[in-house]
Amino acid sequence: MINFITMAGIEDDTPPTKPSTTEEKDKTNPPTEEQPVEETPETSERPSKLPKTTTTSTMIPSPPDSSWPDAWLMPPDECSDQKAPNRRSPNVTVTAPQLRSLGISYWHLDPSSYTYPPLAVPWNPQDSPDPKLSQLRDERGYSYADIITVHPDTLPEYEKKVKSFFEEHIHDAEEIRYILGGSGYFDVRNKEDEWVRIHVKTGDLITLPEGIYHRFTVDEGDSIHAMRLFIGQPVWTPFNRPCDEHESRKWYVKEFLEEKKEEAEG
Ligand code: KMT
Ligand code: NI
Repeated sequence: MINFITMAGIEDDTPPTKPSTTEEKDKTNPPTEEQPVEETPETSERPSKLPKTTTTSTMIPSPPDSSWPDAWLMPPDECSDQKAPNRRSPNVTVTAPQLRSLGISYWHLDPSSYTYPPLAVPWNPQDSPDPKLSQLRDERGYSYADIITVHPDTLPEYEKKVKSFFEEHIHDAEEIRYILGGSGYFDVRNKEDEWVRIHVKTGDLITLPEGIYHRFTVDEGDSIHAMRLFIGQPVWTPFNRPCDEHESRKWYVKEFLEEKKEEAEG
């Protein structure tokens, strides 16, 4: 049986204090003890480990807008089936420029040409067999990776975990996911605080900025094989909404919501 204990960090609801160890994740640790972090000063400033800029350009071009993942607005009411597409009627498409304006980046790679294990926690990103992945790793500074599979046959307490991924939260770092197989939905809040559903599939590499309210669910296929990448030592701690006073949230609002909104209003 594959041990998935180490991928459960997402549902860790411990307070936002950081463990002192900087060692890599230990497969035997429970989720609450698996979050090695860098030292972060306790100040009102944004911690120094956070991204220095919001620039998303790399030598690897982001695909044309027409090749970005399908995205749409969800209905305003809470959805009863999180795995269903939950489109509005009529459907309201969310475009690549709109996703970019929320701080989301996207690349497309071809995992089918390479072999990736179903589970590797951690997985050394220096072992990348794909030159495109290696280039993104180097350009973006991805120093940590692991590989997980969310599937009912391999993930103990599958439905419970799937529910917990769906809690609305932020992180104090960028969320970076490379989809090696299967599919799922990342939901992010837009400038109007509506849910935007992004359908990620095999080959998609998507980043959600620090501080964005978001959640994840598998779709009706009930299976996703994903690489989780991280800049620095991984910290998966979710800060559940409401956390508007969190430094990362305040940074996100200033960077992507307030200023951009003023610009749009002229
Ligand atoms: C997340 O961010 O909720 C997860 O890591 C879930 C599996 S990865 C697609
Ligand atoms: Ni998250």
